[in-house]
Amino acid sequence: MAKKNQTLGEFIIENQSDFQYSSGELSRLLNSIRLAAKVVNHEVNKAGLVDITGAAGDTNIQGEDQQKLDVYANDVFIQTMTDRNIVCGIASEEEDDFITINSQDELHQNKYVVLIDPLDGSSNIDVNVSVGTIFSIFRRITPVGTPVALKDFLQTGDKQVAAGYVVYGTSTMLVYTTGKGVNGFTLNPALGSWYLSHPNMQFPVDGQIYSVNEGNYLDFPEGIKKYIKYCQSEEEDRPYTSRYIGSLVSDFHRNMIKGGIYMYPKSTKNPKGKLRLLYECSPMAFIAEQANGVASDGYKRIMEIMPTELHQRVPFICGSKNMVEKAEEFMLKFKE
Ligand code: P6P
Repeated sequence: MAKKNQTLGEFIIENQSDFQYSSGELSRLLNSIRLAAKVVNHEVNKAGLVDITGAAGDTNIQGEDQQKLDVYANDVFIQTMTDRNIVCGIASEEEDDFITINSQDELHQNKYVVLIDPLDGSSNIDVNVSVGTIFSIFRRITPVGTPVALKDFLQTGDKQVAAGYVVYGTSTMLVYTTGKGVNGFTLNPALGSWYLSHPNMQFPVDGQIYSVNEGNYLDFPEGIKKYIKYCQSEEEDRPYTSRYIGSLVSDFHRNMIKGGIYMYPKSTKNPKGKLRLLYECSPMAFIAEQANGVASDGYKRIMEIMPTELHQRVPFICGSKNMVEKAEEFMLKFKE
């Protein structure tokens, strides 16, 4: 049972027995993620003071300008996990292909792969708006002892062993699930320790906040347009409030605490949506469902989608159960 103010280290050890045949590998993996998050947090918090903000002069596979902190965060998370010999492979938004981690002494003996968006919302860095890290952990499906393969990463969200995010906001929080509920830990930067501040996080079943980039309204599917007008209508408990930070982790986190819905639908500009399935939508969907929320592509659960490509995009609607189900009603009624 989660105890308020427990440290993350104590919590991980106390809940290790949740895993059958637990060898401690997942605990060591979660510990490496919490260490990397502290290192990245230190740089994110002083980004304005040193020459680390601004574009790194390169673009990633998404064709997006890589911000220096993107590159830095990517390197920190990959190096931290590689040095500790705790995963057999890593996929990252910032890497074109997956990375095989084969330690010299124990060839491919590890059983987990990690997929990560090292710094989501990075376009906000230079304007001092919250950004986040998102991670997803699978058990490999190819035999231990052999090099990791693409199919170890292309698994449905239902197969995730753990998922979480770090939100570098007014305070820095690590929120994660291993399939036994969602718990939030707040970093005390003075001590470098994470404390259980939000035990058993749950999406309110209803909410009054909708998060979407309405600048794309004219380009949205008809069902989304109708749902947005529903949110704005003066009936029952509406109009709702529009809140959109432009950082998935921040919008998701606020909506999970207060109740709300986040939408990134497909559009002409993004015919499959903008968000990436494997290291954004799938981990956030796992967290949402573990917190009594819903995550959908407008028609079906995100967690059921069988991935075909490492960086594939999907439309994403996620948040309070009643709100997402209402949006899905409109999507079905006005299906194109
Ligand atoms: P837009 C950040 O790039 C991101 O992936 C999410 O964190 C965020 O919600 C969304 O894209 C913002 O995209 O097109 O509204 O600027």
